Amino acid sequence: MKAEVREEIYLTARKWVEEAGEHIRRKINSPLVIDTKSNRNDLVTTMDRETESFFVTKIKETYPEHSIIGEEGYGDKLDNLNGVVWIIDPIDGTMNFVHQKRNFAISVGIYFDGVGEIGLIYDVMEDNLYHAKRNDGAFKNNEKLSPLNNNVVLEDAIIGMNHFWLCDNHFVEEKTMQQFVRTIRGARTYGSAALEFAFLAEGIMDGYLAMSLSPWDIAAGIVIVNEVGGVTTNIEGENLDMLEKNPVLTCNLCLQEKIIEFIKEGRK
Ligand code: 2AM
Ligand code: CA
Ligand code: CA
Ligand code: CA
Repeated sequence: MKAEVREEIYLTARKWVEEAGEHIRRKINSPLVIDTKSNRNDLVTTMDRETESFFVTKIKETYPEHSIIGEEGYGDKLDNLNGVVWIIDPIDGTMNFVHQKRNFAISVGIYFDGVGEIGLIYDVMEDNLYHAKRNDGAFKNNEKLSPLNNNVVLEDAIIGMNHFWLCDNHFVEEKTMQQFVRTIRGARTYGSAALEFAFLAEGIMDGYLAMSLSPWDIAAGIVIVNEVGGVTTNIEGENLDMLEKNPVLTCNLCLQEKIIEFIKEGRK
């Protein structure tokens, strides 16, 4: 993708993300219609749907040749990542949006022939925009994010992970994960995958481990984390399939092998 073309798409995407965020902030105390999806804790609201629909309408008008993958189904059904593909989570952290009215983000990743070129994660209520373009560094608002400290040991690490890792699960023996939590310095659960990626990029966490994330949860985060020297793979260290759900490990490069080794012990 040509640099000028990418810059134009980036500026436009950024404008739309900020506009959508402002709309959500304005409506944050308005009554919500809340539905459930796969289970009673898997929430979706009219705001999730309206926000995705806003992006899809804008993209289709402005860039009819681009494709869209979105959580709420307004995008296209894709079986490949050819050309320019917008991968959108209109509200990442819907449970936080509903219950806390904060700690949620708009996440937009823009890929070209399968390569992540642009990542935007907007922490709406904090008005913090994390953004990156491939090979151009990552930023929090106007501040350039530093490369991750490559000297962290597991014993000093703060790792984001859902509590379900400590319950009976399909992936890893819970004893192993309990041992993992005891080994690291601290575990955190923010409830928004996109924000966990952003916090890793910011250097306030050292990794994030998730059992099952969809492309829209991670597309922007991958681009941003890459720019500060972090890595994102599945929990075996393999490349992710950006058209499917994956177990995901994103972390400081210096911890990747250690975390994968640790988990391997308890793999089911
Ligand atoms: P969402 O809010 O966009 O649904 C919560 O731990 C994180 O996992 C959020 O980023 C949430 O995204 C994501 N997630 C993925 N699949 C989920 C599901 N089935 N139910 C709830 N959260 C899910
Ligand atoms: Ca959801
Ligand atoms: Ca999500
Ligand atoms: Ca969502």
